[in-house]
Amino acid sequence: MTSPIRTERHDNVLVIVSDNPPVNALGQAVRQGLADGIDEALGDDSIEAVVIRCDGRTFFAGADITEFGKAPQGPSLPEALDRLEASDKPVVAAIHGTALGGGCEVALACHYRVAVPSAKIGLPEVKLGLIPGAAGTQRLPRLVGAEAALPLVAIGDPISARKAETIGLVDAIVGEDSLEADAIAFAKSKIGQPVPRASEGTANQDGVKNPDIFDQFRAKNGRRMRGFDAPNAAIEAVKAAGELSYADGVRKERELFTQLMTGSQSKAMRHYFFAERAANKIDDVPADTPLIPIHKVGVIGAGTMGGGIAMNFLSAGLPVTILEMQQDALDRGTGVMRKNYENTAKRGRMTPEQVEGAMGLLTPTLDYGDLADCDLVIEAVYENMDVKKQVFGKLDEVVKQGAILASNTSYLNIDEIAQATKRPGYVLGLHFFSPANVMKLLEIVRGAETRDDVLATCMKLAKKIGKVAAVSGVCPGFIGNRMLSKRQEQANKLIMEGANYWDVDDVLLEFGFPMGPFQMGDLAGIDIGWHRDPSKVTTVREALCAAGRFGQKNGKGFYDYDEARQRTPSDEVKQIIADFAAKEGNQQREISKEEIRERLLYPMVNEGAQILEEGMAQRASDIDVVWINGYGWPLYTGGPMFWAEQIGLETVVSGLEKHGLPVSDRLRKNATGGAGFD
Ligand code: T1G
Repeated sequence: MTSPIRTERHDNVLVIVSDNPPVNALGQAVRQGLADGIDEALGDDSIEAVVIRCDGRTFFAGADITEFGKAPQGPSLPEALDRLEASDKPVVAAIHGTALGGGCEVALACHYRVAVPSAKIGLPEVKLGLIPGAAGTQRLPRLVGAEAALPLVAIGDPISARKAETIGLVDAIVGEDSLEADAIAFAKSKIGQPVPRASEGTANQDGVKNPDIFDQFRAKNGRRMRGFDAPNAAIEAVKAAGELSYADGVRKERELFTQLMTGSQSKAMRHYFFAERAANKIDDVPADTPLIPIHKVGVIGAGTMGGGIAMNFLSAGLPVTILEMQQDALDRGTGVMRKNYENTAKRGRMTPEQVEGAMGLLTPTLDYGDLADCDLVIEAVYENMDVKKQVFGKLDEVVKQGAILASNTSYLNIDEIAQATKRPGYVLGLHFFSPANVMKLLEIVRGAETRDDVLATCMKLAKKIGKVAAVSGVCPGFIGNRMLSKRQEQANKLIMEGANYWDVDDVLLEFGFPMGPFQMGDLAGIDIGWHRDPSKVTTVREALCAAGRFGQKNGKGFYDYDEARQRTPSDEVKQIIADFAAKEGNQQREISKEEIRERLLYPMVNEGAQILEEGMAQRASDIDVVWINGYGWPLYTGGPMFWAEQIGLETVVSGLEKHGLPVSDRLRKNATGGAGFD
């Protein structure tokens, strides 16, 4: 098999080129080729400088994740990079695309780094539950300083080439279309000069002079790091770069890396990495299905959902025509959209010009006729089947043939809606999650007659607007809400049977969810949809409303809130629930957090198995993608179905039986013999 690495002579410069699509991952053959190329360069006196670059769309995008968990094969990346850095001939990394993880570490082992303006550079290992494992945590701080290194290593977001140049990670920005030539010229200019080695740098002393930066970083990023092991290990490794010799620092990094690699969190997060990509694939739709061009989008409804949905397309540079029934509703909706963009700009994540650019693509209207030339129209009107059918009937008349008509419904039957049109093949569900311009999940609901090109187009469009999409079949609640209803059902039963409502919330918080159902109720407002008649009490929520407990908005709901919105469990609420339970004839008892956790989570897994059985989800990992991106299931456990497989499906089955809860045939079958779901 030919090596994915070749070398090319340009006078006295050797260019080592990797051609390993799709992302030049540093698999065994690439590492071997790299090592051989370095040997060739070092062994030939006529070679006075070296350039390392990649063919295709990107510089090395990291180690080959598919190799993880398998027996390591030499040569190791750290060894190859140490030999590279030890060279006395200048070695230049020529960066385009995304130099990530091991790719960034290759660049760090080079003596110089040049990049095209569009390149991005980063160490995203923490997103896989790891830290860099080829001395990135030791070379980077020595090159750019501990403070600049911390976000790169512990958060894992890439930075632009220009930002990289600012912090000293990149030495020069070169022409977008002349990377190789410019890199060769740069290398030639360094011949005869002492080579700078990142491992010998001293910029990391900033962390020694100001050791507070590490705790300050933890304090600033505590929320997003909560529950994850890797970010703290990353901070420790960067700190070690200032305290230990390079060799000892590398040993420390290796020790931390190995702990994480063999831990459950990295296994879960690597599962998720591939799950998210697998969700893009629709098993029975050919990958080369021709797509429907989408140049103009229509959104019906400028409320919270409609406005949020529209923003996704505007931010991706797609013109949107947004329709309301009344001018004041239209003005209010577009005003909220502008305000959202301006708040994003205030946080420095958009420029004022980008705000105007996005809003400039928006066409508000009261006239359905203005939707006629849209290629896709998404309705986000009142969740009522008759209303939806009316809207779709109107759209069918007005919007050009061949355009896609989508509903944002969160549970109504897409097939029934499609039948209200003469183009059922062009109808599907695009279920966004509130706030639609923030939440990453998009459930693409496939109707019985939805065409392949319509599905494939919406899947591609999802990626363009920055969503993570999964295909769902038509069933009440699709994938996410259908499983959520099982958890909610148990949560309500548990507090009727005597469980403390704050224990229910705390069990989910401790598991890693952002909040529990009763906290969520207080945040959203207990009184949403309340009939406002305090004498009519048929549910706990109506009892709370009758007691003037509306949620955070008036300082008391399930919890009492102080000025800082810190929550305290309320004896009054505990009594209201107990009285209500008594009225319903429920015997209350102490209920352990263990029982609460099993009764909240296991029925979700059981419902997920049923969803698979009915073909409402293509694969178990799609269900993981839905729950991680739409409901805050903790990423470091891999999602409900992966998590269940890790604790053992037979454990889930016996837990459900212990609590007298239903066990689907599919779950029982998959639990037998440890087969797993897929
Ligand atoms: N290894 C193996 N396959 C990879 C891969 C990788 N590192 N990165 C991408 N792929 C596959 C991916 O599964 C998909 O396959 C195809 O490439 C296109 O990817 C030693 C230990 C580079 C920004 O974490 O962030 O280095 O589905 O759909 O949207 O310290 O891929 O087509 O069969 O995502 O254009 C660190 C992970 C590894 C980068 C491109 N590196 N990759 O995004 O395409 S750990 C990463 C990405 C490490 C060192 C440590 C993105 C991308 P398929 P894609 P994209």
